[in-house]
Amino acid sequence: MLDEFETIRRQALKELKSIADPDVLERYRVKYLGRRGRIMQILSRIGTLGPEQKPEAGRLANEIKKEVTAAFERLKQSLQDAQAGPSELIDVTLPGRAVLVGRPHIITQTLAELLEIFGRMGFSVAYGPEVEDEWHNFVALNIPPEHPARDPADNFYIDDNILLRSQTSTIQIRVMEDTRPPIRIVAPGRVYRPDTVDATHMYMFYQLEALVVDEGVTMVDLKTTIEQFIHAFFGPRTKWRFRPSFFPFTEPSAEVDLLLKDKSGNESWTEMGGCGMVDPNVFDAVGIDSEKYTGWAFGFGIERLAMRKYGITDIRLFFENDLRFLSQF
Ligand code: 2NL
Repeated sequence: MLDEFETIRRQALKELKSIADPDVLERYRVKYLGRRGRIMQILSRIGTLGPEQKPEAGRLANEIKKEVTAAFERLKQSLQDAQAGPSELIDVTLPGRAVLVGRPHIITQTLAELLEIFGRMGFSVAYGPEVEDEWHNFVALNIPPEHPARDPADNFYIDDNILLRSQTSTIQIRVMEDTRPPIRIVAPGRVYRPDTVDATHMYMFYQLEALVVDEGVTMVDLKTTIEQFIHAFFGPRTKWRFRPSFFPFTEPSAEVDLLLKDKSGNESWTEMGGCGMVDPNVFDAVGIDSEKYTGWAFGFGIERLAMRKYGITDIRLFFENDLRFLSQF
């Protein structure tokens, strides 16, 4: 009888291997595992056996029942999965997982646009050190020792002669020391001043300065270049003005104001930067013949330009690294 049990086991497992259809599998279940199935028949025959054969036959019959049932369940599950198909396993209608993509900082984007605009007008880009000496930061720029701009309390001095540059004019001084006219450069970079921080002041900010030196350069070239720049950067209908001013390194000097309209239509002038014709004393300091050459220069704050263009009202936002701000640009 045990041999007969083994034959049924072998048949049941073999038959299961060839099944790929749920209906066929159901018929298989009835045939082997159903109430009148062949495994039940085995179990019911155990009762008819004598006491010496009963335990052994019972153990084998139960083992066969377990094994065949488990194999059947496995196949049933895998046929169900296959029939369900991927569309029920992966819900393609769920929202995707957003990928966080980085981008250049708004100052970097603004600087790139500025360099692009001045590149189109034939300017090269020059860079210089952020740690400077008094010669490049003050003396060569015709800023005398008693001038308030040189007050140690208004600068980041490192020792008697060395400080963090307070303007990028230091770059132009270095270019004029090293190269002969014609010169046509923009000089971007960080500058440092120990200002009390508020919505419009930081102890570090970015400047873009420009310098043109050649024979016969006049204030007309300066005004035209600024006009071209403002129209390219802020739009061709932007109104602006020159306002007479004073800087130790330019003569004559002017400040550049932009006409702004607020939401209620009120107009007001705001200062964007300064400019002027290079003072002959600056040319003398760097060894350029001030009888032969003339030049102009300007300096703009890059944050201020970006604030006007994008309607940003607090300079601190640029440096807090809050993605809710940065990701808007
Ligand atoms: C401002 C004013 C200015 C300059 C910068 C300059 C540089 C050299 C010679 C002469 Cl080497 N001038 N730069 C000239 C006028 C104004 O900046 O308010 N900037 C934010």
